[in-house]
Amino acid sequence: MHTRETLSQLGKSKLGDYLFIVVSNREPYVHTRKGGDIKCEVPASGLTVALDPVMRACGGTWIAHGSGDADMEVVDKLGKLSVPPDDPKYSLRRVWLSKQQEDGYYYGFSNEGLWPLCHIAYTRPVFRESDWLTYKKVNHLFAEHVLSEIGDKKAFVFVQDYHLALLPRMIKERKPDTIVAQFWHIPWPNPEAFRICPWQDEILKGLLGNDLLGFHIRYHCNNFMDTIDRAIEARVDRERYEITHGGKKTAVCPYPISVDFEEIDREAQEEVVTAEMEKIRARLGLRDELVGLGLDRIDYTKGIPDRLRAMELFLEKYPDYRQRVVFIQAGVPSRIHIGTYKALNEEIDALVEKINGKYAAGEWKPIVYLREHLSPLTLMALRRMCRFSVVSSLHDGMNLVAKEFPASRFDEDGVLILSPFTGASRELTDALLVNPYATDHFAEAIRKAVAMPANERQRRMRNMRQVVRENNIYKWAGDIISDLVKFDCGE
Ligand code: GDG
Repeated sequence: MHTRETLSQLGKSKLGDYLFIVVSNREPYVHTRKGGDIKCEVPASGLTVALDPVMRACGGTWIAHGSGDADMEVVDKLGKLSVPPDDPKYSLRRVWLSKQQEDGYYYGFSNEGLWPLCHIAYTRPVFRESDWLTYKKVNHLFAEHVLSEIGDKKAFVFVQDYHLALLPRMIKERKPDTIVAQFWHIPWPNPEAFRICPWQDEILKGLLGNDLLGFHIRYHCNNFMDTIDRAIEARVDRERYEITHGGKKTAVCPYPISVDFEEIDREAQEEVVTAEMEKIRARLGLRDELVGLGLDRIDYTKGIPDRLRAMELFLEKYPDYRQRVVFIQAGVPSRIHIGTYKALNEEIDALVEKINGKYAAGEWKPIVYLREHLSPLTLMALRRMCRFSVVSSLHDGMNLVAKEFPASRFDEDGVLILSPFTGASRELTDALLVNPYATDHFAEAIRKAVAMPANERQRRMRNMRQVVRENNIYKWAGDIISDLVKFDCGE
C-alpha cells in the first residue's frame, strides 16, 4: 500500500542529497486580496491537486508563476514562502510575469495553441509568432529560476505540462548533471494532428532534453514515439520505449496520475460535510430529488453542453423522472479571456435557460448551474450528496474528478457516468462508460444510473474505490521517482 509515509521514505532514500524541484505554470496556493484581508486559495487544477501531496511528502521547492494579486505581499526577496501556509512542508518560489508575458505564453501559445492541438475536441488551434516568441522567453525565465535554485548542487527537476516544453533542454544544456523529468498532463495526439504546429521541431527537441517523459497512458506514449519518428532525426526504440537524439536518451513511460485516496476518504467522513450537504440542499431548495452532478473547470474539452443535451433528452424520453431528478453543474470558469471559452460559457447559459424554460414546474427546475469557485468542502458535499456523477470529456488526459468521486463515497453508493475518452476510463471499468457525442446513448446511461438497484451501485462503487485506493497519487509519484533515479547523468 502506497502512503504519504512510504513516499516520504522512498524520497529520502532515493533522492539522497539531490534537491527536489518541481516546476509548473500553476502554483499550488494563490494569495488574493479580499477587502482588507489576504486569502489563500487552492486553485481548481488537476495538476496542483495531484502534486501538492507529493511535495508535502518529499519536501523541496516548487517553482511556479505567482498569479495572485496578493502573491508578492507574502514572499521573501527571492519570491519564496513556505507552504501549506497552516502546516509548512515545502518551499514555493514564485516567478513573476508581466501581463504581456502571461497573454503570449499562457493564454496565447499554451492555451490557444497547444491545448486545442493536443485535445481532439474540434477547436482549431491558433498559432501566432508573437505568442511563440513570448513562450520561448518565459521558458527561459523559468530556466533562470531553476538554475538559480540549483546553484552548484545536484538536483532532480520535475517539470510539469505543456507550458514548459522547452525548459528541459534549456536546463540540460546549462547543467548536464541535473536529472530532468517531465509529466505531460494532457493527451498527446497522433503525428498527423501534431504536425500542424509550426514549431513542432523545437518543441519536440525541447522535450527530448528530458531523461524521462511521462504520459498518463501507453496510447499517448505511442503517439509521442510516432510523432518523433515522423518529425525529426532520432532513433526510436519501441521495445524499450526509448528515444535517442543527438547522443542523448529519453525514456517514455506511462504513469496514470491519481488522487490522495486516504485523505479524501477521511475528509468525506467529517461531520462538517454532512452539515454542508444540508446547507446546500436548503440553499438550492432541494427536497428529496435524486441529484446528478457535473463538476468541472469550465472547459470545452469537458463535454458540458453534451451532458446538458443528454439531460434534456432524458427528461423528454422519461417524463416520470421530471420533478424527481435535479442536475447540478458546478465549477469554476477558466481562461475566460479566450474567445472559445467565452463562447462556451454562453452556450452553457443558453442550454440551461432552454432546458429549465422547457421543464421547470413550480419550485422545481431540472438544472442548477453553480458557476463559481467552490471551496473543497462544498465540492466534497456535492460529491457525497449525488446519486450519479457525470464526467463526459470529449478528450482528457486522465480526469481526476472521476477518481475523486469514488474516493469520496465511503458509503459505497453513487454511479459514475464516464466518457471513454478520458484516461480514467482505462481504470474505472465499473463506471457506466458512454460516448458523450452519442446523445441517445448518453440519455440511456442517465436513465440506467437513476434506476440502478442499490446492490449493483454498491458492487460497482466498491470496485472503483479499490482501484483508486491501490493506484493512488503516492504510487504515481513513487513510480516516477524510482524510475528517475535509474538515470546516471553526466557522470
Ligand atoms: C489536467 C488534465 C489531468 C473543479 N472545480 C473546482 C475545483 N475543481 C477541481 C477538481 C479536480 C480539478 O479541479 C480538475 O482536475 P481534472 O484532472 O479533472 O482536470 P484538469 O484541471 O483539466 O487537469 C487532466 C490533470 O491535469 C492531472 O494530470 O487529470 O486530464 O486536463 O481536482 O475537483 N476545485 C476547487 N473549486 C472548484 O470550483 N477548489
